[in-house]
Amino acid sequence: MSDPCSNGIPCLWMRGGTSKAAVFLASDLPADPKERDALLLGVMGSPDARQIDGIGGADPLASKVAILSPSTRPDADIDYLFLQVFVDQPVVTDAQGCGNILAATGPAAIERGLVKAQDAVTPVRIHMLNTGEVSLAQVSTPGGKVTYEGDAAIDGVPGHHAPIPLFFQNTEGSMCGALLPTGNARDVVEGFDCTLIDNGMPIVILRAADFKLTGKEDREALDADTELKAKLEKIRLAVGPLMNLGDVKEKSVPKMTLVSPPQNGGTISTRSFIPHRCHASIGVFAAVSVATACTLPESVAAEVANVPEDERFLVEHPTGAAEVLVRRDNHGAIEGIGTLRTARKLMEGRVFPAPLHKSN
Ligand code: NQM
Repeated sequence: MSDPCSNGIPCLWMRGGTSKAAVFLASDLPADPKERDALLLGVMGSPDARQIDGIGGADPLASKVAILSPSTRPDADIDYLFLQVFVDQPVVTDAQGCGNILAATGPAAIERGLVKAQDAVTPVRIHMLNTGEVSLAQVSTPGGKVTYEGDAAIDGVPGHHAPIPLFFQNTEGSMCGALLPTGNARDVVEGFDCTLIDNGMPIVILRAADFKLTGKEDREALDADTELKAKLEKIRLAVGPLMNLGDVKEKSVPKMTLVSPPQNGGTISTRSFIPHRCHASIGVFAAVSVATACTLPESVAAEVANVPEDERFLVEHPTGAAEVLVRRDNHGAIEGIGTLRTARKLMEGRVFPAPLHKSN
């Protein structure tokens, strides 16, 4: 591979849902994960709170990477590896997926020639390497070309864009081995009632009221609350082994979610920590996991939720609400989940990583 620092690496900079990521083809990156991760730190400009020497947005939601390759499974079109590049630590982790960036991978796969576009809509089956499941994205491709223009709107993103419906199956226990890794819908950790759940994303659900919060606080106020964050981190480190995630000190899971009664006619209100900063909205799989918890009567979420009669859950967050579908069969077992996202290509070109990180 030619020197990426002087010659650059082909890269798409994309918004997926309410996040942003650098999207690469696996064939353009080093095969060795250590070498690759060092390079990606240099791409984003990490570790540095401002990421001033890289393209990262100085926010975990804009310090993400998607790596695409032809699928290794017959039931999928592409493989998608998600990597979270920590902003202020030299850490790159594959220990979580990302449903927001997932929305960008379908159009990116078509743009980069991994999937041939059909007329009108192109279904793209995406094998999510982080968790092993396959999801289905429907990408708008009028006349056989990706379009990002359309009428769909999602909270947390200004304007209207082409809709990208996403469907998933078998997401229960994606990283923890079971929907409820402790076997309980409610546990007590460090003196706090909590629900430890994984329906696509390991999360810890706690009552906002137990932290003397209303649940209406904005992202900035919560991010400034160092006492709250220290308490949440203590609980997070304690639940890692209980959720079969081991030592989570350098992992971006589990996410910590404070819940309270819905404030705007939705199902439940959330403030999600990912895990050290408050999310501007909520992750896709985190929202799915919260919605699933709402259906378990013993859970901390069910206590404050207004559970819908149909399968459409509105998970409120600091900038609106995320709608997720949780479909159950006649016996109550989860059949599939879904959501609607949008995405947009922001920049296409070559990215030049900082050489500093080559030897990290
Ligand atoms: O939960 C942020 C995001 C995410 C993840 C995070 C996500 C998901 O909003 O599926 O989308 O939890 O780190 O991009």
